[in-house]
Amino acid sequence: MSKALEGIKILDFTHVQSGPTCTQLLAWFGADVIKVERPGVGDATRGQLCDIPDVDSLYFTMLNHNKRSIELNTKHETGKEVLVRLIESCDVLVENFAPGALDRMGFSWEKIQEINSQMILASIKGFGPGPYEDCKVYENIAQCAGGAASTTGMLGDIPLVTGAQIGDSGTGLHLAFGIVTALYQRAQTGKGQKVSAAMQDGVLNLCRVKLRDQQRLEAGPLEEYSQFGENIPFGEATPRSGNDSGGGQPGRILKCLGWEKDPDAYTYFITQAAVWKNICDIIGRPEWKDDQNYSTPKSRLPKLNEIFGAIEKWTMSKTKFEVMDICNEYEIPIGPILSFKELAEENSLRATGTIVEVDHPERGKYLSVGNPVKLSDSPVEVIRSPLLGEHTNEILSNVLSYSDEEIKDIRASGAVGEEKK
Ligand code: CAO
Repeated sequence: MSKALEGIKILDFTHVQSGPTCTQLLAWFGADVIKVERPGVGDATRGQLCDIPDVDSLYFTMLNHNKRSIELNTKHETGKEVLVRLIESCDVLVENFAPGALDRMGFSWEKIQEINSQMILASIKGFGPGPYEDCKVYENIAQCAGGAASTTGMLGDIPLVTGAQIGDSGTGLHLAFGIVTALYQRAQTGKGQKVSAAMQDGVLNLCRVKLRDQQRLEAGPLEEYSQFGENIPFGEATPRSGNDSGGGQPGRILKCLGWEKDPDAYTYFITQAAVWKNICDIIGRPEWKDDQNYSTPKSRLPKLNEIFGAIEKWTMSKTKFEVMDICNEYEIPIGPILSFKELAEENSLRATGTIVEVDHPERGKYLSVGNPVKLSDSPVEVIRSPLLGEHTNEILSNVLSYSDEEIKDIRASGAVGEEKK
């Protein structure tokens, strides 16, 4: 069976997390991703957070599946000649260098267009044009600058960053969408274009509902926030909302059986209006069903602490999985807090390829997250990440059509590093 992006060649200048997330997705959909790495050095993450000495880290392997690696010094004269050939042969150049690095290398957007007018240049930067456009940015900086941190955490406590990598992986996803869209447009116009995704913009996009609340705040207090029911006045900006549900249906994280010893024995519980009567029945408070002090969503808002206290008394008598099973029967929206141990062992995630076991020649078997997006006509096989420069010869010869003699000369120039044994 063919793959959705078969025939598309990606010149992958990405490193760390944001850019590699994007090109890994494109590779899973069938694009040929050629990762360009500095000779002898490679993507810095190969050697970061290592669990096994002198072996590519999980940080690297889990973000660079299904790619080929070429070592190439793009600041070397011969290296630049090879890079020109790569630009001529590829459809998309993806990069997440610090601002201006590609220009400093001598490959401005104008130069790239001169070499290949069909080329799509896709870039991730920390910020878009403006006062911070020259800044280097990492995940947590983007979370802070994009509005996520100021709205995450408990009211009255410090801002918090989240474990979900919304700045890096989130922006990688945005960029992948932009690339596929530009490829579609190129099919009609025959022209390439620049695709830019700023991490601040990506985080802001994912925090869209918080800008909604900022504007609602001007019209009065946000009644679905717990602080409303607790008579705590609102300030000028969207506040941190703890574990409140953002959708207007009150929700909280509640303790389950075993919470004293297990840090993940909790459940998320939503008191959705449509199933209020079911909730009253299962927690043993049937009298709340028709009591006008509890029966409408508005009447419940000032009593959320009392209501969730009663629900928690019930959830604490059951495991989070028992709570899930019982509530599902009554159509009550619920979600156990799953640990990474539980996720890694979950058979259904293995069956769908969302959690995959991959074999690596130097580190052996490890677990990774596979492609979370499934296409019925474009199957995904997760292939281990490349060793540094593993495909240098193959790319010089098969993709760029250099002869054996020419490859010898390129090697001798020092532009592509040492030949691997
Ligand atoms: N051959 C020769 N030189 C190369 C090369 C190659 N194959 N690959 C990279 N280089 C050079 C670059 O040209 C750059 O040189 P200059 O400083 O002379 O321009 C240099 O290596 C360092 O690149 P960099 O500035 O991108 O890397 P850094 O470690 O200094 O910064 C980061 C890392 C992530 C902060 C920065 O790249 C950045 O802000 N990127 C955009 C935002 C982003 O993606 N952040 C998320 C990262 S994941 O948390």
